[in-house]
Amino acid sequence: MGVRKNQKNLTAKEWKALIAAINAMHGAGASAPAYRRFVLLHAEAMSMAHMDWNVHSMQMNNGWTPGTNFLTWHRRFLKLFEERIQAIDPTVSIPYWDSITDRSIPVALTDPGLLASWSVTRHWSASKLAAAADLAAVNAYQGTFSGFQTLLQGAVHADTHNAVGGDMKGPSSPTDPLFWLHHSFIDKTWADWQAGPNGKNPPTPSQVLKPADMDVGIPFGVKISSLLSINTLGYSYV
Ligand SMILES: [Cu+2]
Repeated sequence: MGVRKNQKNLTAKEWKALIAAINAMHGAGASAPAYRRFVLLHAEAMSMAHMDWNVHSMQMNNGWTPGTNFLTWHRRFLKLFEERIQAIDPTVSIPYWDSITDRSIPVALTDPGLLASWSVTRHWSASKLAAAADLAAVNAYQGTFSGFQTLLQGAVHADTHNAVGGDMKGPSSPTDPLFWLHHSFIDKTWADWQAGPNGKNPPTPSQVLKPADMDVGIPFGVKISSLLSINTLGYSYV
């Protein structure tokens, strides 16, 4: 059972293991799926060519089209990334960064040498982070799954991408490892809502996510119904 911890509670040893696992996925010799493949898959999910994956809200000629699979797609994406780093080191999990409460970038992920080696750019602006009231509104939401998803995808999700800036602002946001920590928190927020009195399931449980495969022999597309329980998926948040 993988335990995803709050990043502020990670020991120096745990940070070291996480960073070593990420490093092992970088470079020309890294085995598939390499780190760059995850970045590319996310960029594909934000491209006009793959609007039918319904992953993110996209601005079309006639307004915004909601990403109806935003939460399920990213849960699948993080799980595959976590399995990949656990293949390198079974002790690691994706920590979560509650950027609404802890309003600075986790120090372990600010080393300039490390960021340069990962080709990460940032334009940090803490004042762009969402407010505690935004998160409280998400947690207390009593409406439909779709309404919840749209609300969570707004300020609480988008503002952290914008506050970190640089790579985090664009389609290649997983270039910055903060992506995983931020989306781990988004996934946790969803899981908490699911477990609470207002939780509701997505309206299309039998729909299969796209793409079918991440790479040759590495499946991605599973039924939405298989992604609704983090307990079944084998992880928890503490
Ligand atoms: Cu995304």
